[in-house]
Amino acid sequence: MKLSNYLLPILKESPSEAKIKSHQLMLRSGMIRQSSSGIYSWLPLGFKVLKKIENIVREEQNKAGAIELLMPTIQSADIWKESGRYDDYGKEMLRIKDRQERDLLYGPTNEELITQIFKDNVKSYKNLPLMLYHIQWKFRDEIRPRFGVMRCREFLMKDTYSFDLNKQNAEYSYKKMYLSYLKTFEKLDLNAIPMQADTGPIGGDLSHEFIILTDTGESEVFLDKNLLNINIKNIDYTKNNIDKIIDKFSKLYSATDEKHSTSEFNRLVEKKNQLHTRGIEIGHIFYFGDKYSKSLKALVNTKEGKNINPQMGSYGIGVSRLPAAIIEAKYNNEFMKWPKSVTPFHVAIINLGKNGDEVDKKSNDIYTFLKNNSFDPLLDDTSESPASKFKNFDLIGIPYQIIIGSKMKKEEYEFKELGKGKMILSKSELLNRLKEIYHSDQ
Ligand code: P5A
Repeated sequence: MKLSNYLLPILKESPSEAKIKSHQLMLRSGMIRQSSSGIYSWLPLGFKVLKKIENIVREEQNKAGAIELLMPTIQSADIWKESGRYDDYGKEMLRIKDRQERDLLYGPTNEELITQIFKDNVKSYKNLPLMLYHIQWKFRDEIRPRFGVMRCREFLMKDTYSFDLNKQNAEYSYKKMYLSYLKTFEKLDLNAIPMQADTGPIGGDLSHEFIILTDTGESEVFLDKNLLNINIKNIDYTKNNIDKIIDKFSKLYSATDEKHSTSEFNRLVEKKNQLHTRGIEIGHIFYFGDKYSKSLKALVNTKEGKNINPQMGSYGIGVSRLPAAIIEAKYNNEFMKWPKSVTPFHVAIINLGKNGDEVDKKSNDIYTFLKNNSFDPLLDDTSESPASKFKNFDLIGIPYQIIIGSKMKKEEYEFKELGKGKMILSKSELLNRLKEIYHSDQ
């Protein structure tokens, strides 16, 4: 992409309404714009990051055996009346009437609708276990939308629902999702800690939140520092491996303030390993047995010919919260550096020449060369000053830069990784370096 053809409305100043770094940066770098309170448009740069995150989430769901479908954003109130949550959900639910005066709502979550789909389409134990997911916009009329896309009213969620014949199988589905979350967040370069949690309006008796540690997080958390060093690389979804790794996490203390007990914390965790900080909830998983299958009368026929309500769980990731969460975790000394898995462009080409001169030609040439080799560069071909170009690219956070100035020899390129040193490379070395960065271990 050439910057002169792109929409990247960079703001020089931080908008006063933005209180935390991620909100400021997402506005300043032209990733998002507020359209009304707690409702945002995703401009091209933000949209690219969002889509990359969405795909990483999708890939790991597929690996864990979940199957993608798509449910609508607008739901009929009838199924919510059946489950009893139409009244329970209160003012957070956006209620709508259609022209026939029928009650509709903008879905805040999908337990009811997926149970209805299951009820209408699955009859036999032979179809179980089943895990279904979608990635769809939700609406919650939050009392205090704040921090940009971190706590907003319309947001993108990945929500998975599991159906099993009995509690034991349902527990395995729960654990598969638990592991898939650890793997997903690791791919996003985030160290997410699972913590036992309250179940709130979703219900049930087992629940974990996945929390990344940042000073700006909304949750207060207490944990054993050893949780930060558990290695989940190369763990596959076999039951034995999942049990082992979850056991490692469960043995160490972690709790949000809702579940925290100071005496337990002191009893179980040595002083030097105690960590009391704040965090952002990026995922939340629930096991709630037959809460919805019973109220909505979803049944499966067992091998023995009995009709039973399947055991269910639901599993959410705040997809549109993640760009902000990644910024909070990665933002450092006034510049942003996207993890390579979600960077909006692979590399920035900073052209310091003037329209039509040798430097400009060299910049265009390397741009075409990289595109022909399947990379996605952003070429700054604008007439801004070098100082302002450098400033803007620190803000945007593309992790690698090729700087093309007049001092370099014709076949030499200055290559820089943000926050690290520069090196001089030939064209073929440059290509190999990018291949190493983007094609290894992925
Ligand atoms: C699990 C999937 C649920 O809704 N039902 C389907 C369950 N869980 S949850 O914890 O309420 O939400 C899941 C994740 O969505 C993100 N999230 C939000 N993101 C931005 N703005 C909001 N207002 C918002 N509310 C929830 C969180 O990441 C949460 O973990």
